[in-house]
Amino acid sequence: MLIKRQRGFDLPESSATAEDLFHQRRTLLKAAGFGALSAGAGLFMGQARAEESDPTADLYPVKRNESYSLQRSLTDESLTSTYNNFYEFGSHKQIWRRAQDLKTRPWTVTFDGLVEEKREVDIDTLIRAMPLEERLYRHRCVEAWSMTIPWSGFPMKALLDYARPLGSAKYVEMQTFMDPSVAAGQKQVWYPWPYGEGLTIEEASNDLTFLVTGAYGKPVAKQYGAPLRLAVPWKYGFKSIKSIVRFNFTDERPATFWETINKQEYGFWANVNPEISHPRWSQATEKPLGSSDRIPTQIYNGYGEYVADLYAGMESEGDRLFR
Ligand SMILES: Nc1nc2c(c(=O)[nH]1)N[C@H]1C(S)=C(S)[C@@H](COP(=O)(O)O)O[C@H]1N2
Ligand SMILES: [Mo]
Repeated sequence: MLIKRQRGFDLPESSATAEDLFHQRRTLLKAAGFGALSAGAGLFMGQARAEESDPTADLYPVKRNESYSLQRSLTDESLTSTYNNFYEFGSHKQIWRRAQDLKTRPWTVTFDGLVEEKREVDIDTLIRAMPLEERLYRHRCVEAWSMTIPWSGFPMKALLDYARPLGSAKYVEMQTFMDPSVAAGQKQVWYPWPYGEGLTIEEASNDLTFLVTGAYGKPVAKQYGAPLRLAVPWKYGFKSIKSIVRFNFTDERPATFWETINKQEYGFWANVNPEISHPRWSQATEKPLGSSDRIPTQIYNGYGEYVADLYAGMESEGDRLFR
């Protein structure tokens, strides 16, 4: 029997009940030992258990920062957790099951390069030292699909304060784990593993730049890039690197995974712009996950008020700022 489920995340974010419903659901899940509510979510049970046994599970849900509004409804977890881009586990979107093989503990994060002092920190120590909050963010993939998602995590600014880069650092390079024995995609030697991305220090310090440790009010599931993933919502999705193990501060612009593969198509800046087409398709519209209709794409994915200033005076970069 098909029952239309009216859950918190089916509702527009403007609805005051969304968060309440979602807290209620958590409480019920706990009370029921997961069983009773699993009918519609059977697929996610293994995943739910993994999240409950996460050593930081007690921290969630975290308080929502209401400054970031979506002007759209949230995408249901059942969609965002089963349609993922994570090349380490395969070059298609159905990698969520395989991604469960990723061992996210123990997990060490390294800060090196142009820093006062090289540091290695255990992920749980790091997460507990950071100011956690929830933000509702839009996400626009360069392939012209999009989603809206309740991330939990902390501003990257707080991470920079923790890492203490030197004044000479101009960029922060980030790297994903490397373990072909669990991530079979990394056996494909024609890709420049490990996945790497980079931001300028100004971009990394922007209020919008967020490091994700949770989603939908619990520790972030593996397919989204547990235990630490970037969210830079004004840029195409490939900038939002998953499962980060290293932050390397440098004065040279880092080579990134996708730019190394094809710099005409996936550049360093990758700011969303509906007017600048990808060489093989238009970026004018996007298809939200779960919707059959396309909607217009906005410049900087609608976040221009936060980030447009970052690119003032960079006109000479031309189209490269936007792909
Ligand atoms: N390490 C790593 N990070 C990655 C990717 C990847 O393949 N590997 N794909 C990127 C792309 S193209 C997108 S659209 C988003 C997808 O995030 P999601 O699966 O949580 O929706 O992750 C980005 N981060
Ligand atoms: Mo993407």
